[in-house]
Amino acid sequence: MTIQTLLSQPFAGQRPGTSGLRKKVTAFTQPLYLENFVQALFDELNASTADGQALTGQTLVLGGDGRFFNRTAVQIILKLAAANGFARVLLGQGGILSTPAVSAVIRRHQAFGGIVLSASHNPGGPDGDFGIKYNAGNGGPATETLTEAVYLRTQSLCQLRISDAPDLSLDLMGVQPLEQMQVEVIDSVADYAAVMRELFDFDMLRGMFAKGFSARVDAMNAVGGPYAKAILEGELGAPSGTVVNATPLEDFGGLHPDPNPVNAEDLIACMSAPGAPEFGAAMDGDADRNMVVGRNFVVTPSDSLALMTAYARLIPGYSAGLSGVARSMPTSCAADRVAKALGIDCFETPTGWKFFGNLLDAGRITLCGEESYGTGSNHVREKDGLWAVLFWLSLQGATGRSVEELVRDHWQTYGRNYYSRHDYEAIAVDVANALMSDLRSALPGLPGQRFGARSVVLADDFAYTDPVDASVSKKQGIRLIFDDGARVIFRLSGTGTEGATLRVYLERYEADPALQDVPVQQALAELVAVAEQVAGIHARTGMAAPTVAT
Ligand code: VG1
Ligand code: CO
Repeated sequence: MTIQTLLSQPFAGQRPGTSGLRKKVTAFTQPLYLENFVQALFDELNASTADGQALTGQTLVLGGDGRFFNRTAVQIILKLAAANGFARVLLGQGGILSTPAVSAVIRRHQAFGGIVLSASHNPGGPDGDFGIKYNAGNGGPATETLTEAVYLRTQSLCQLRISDAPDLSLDLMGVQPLEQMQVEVIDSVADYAAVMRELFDFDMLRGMFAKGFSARVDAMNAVGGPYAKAILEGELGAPSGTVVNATPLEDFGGLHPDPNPVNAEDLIACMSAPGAPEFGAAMDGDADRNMVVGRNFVVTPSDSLALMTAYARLIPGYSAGLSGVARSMPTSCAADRVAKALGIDCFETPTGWKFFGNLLDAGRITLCGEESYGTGSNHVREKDGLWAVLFWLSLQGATGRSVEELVRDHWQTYGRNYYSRHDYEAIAVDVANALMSDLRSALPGLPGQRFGARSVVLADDFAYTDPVDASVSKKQGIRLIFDDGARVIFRLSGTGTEGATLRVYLERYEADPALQDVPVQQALAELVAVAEQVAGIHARTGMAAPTVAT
C-alpha cells in the first residue's frame, strides 16, 4: 500500500449549509466529489498551524447514520485520513455513529475532531440525500469561519493525497493498520451511554419501567435505533418493542426521518388510539432531533425547551441549576419567560447548532434548543434526541405527572406561546430569492404599520454578534415583531437539496388560561394572513398553502 497523489478538479457548490454539505447521493457518487471536499477540509485544518501539520499524529472520529453510501464514504475517508497524517481513527462499528455520539466520542477521547456522515432529516437511499459535516475538538459543528474557508479551498483544489490500500473491515471490533494510521473500530453506543448514565437517574427510570410505565420510541429506521434499544430496553428494562423501527436502513425503509407530526404519523396515530402508551417520541436520521408526544398530545419543540429549563433541577446532571439557556431566533420565546423567572441569561442565536458552541464552551449556557425538534445541553455539542427522551421520561418519573399535565401546567404558570412553522418546499430558487430580497427592501416601511389589531414595532434582517468571539453573522432571517410580542419570521432553509424551501415561523403569546386551548393553526390565522400580505407567497409561488405545517 502506498500514498498516492491524484489530480482532481474543483466541483461547484461545495459550500456547507446550516449543517454541513448536503447533496443528492448522485452528486456525492461522482468520481472524486467526496474526496475533493474532504481533502479541502484536511488542507484547511493543516493550515491552521504554522508548520502546516496540524493533523499529524492526531485522532479523528468517524461515523454516520448508516444511510446509502455511508460505508463507501467511510472507506474513502479512512484512506484520505491515512494519507494526511492522522495517527488514529475511532470508527463506529459498521460505520455507524449518531451525531450526538460522534460529539460524545470526540470529547471523551479528546480527539482532534470528527466527521459525521449524514443528511440528518433528509430522506436517504440511492435517490435520496447524503451529507458530510466536520466537528471540532469541542465535539461541536465547525464554525462558519471554518466552513467558509473549506468551501474556498474546494474551489481551487487540484490534487489530493490518498492511500491505495484495500478496504478495511468496518465491522470487526479492534485495531487495523492503514499506512501509519491505526483504525480502531469501537462500539457505537458505549461512550454515548456512559454520558447518559452520568446525567440521569437510571435507577429511577428502571423503577418506572418495572412498575409498568409504557412508552413508544420511534427510531424511524434510522441511526437512533441501536442507541434507544441498548439504553431503554437493554439497560432500563423497558419492554422489548418499546423502540420501533429500530434497525437503521440505508433508505430508512422509505420513511422521511424527520420527526414531526406529519412524517411520524404512525406514532401520532398510536398515541391517540385507545390504550395508547403514556409517552411517545421519535428521532430523526442521525438521532439528534426529537419529538415528544403524550397521550393525544404533541409537545412543540419550543415548549419542550421551556419545560426543560423550568424543571432541569429535577435531573441529577442539572441539579445545581443552569448557567443560562439559548434558543435559535425562530424558536418561540417560551424559554425566555422561564429564564427570566429563574434569573438566568437567555441568548438568541441564528439557526443551526454551530452557534451554540461558543456559549456552551464558555459556560454561559447549560441548555439550548431549536424549534426544529432539537434540544440539547452542555453534555455534548450537538442536539441530542435520546437525551431529550431520557429527560422527558425523568420529568414524568420525578413529578408523577403526564406529558399533557406538565405542559398545561406550564402554560398556566408562564402563558402559552402558540407556535407553528409553515414550510413551502421545492420553490424555484430565483422565486425564493426574489421574495426574500423584496421583503428586505420593504423592511424600512414596516415599523408602525398596522395589521388588524397589531402594529409592527420591529422589522429587520436578524444579525448576530457572538458574545464570546464577537464574530458577526448577518442575514439570518427576516423578522416582524408586533406590539403584543407576536412574531412572523421568514428565512430560506440551508439544508435542502432541491430548489429552495421557504420557512415561515409564526408565534403569538396567550396569557389567559381560558384561551389556551384553541387549535394552533386557528390561533395563528391572523398572523398567517399577515405573512401572506407582506410576502405574497401565493402569488409568487402558486402555493395557496404550505407543503408542511407543524
Ligand atoms: C434545519 C433546521 C435547523 C437545524 C438544521 C439541522 O435547518 O431549521 O434548526 O439546525 O436543520 O438539523 P434549515 O436551514 O433547513 O432551516 V439536522 O437534525 O437536519 O442536522
Ligand atoms: Co438531525
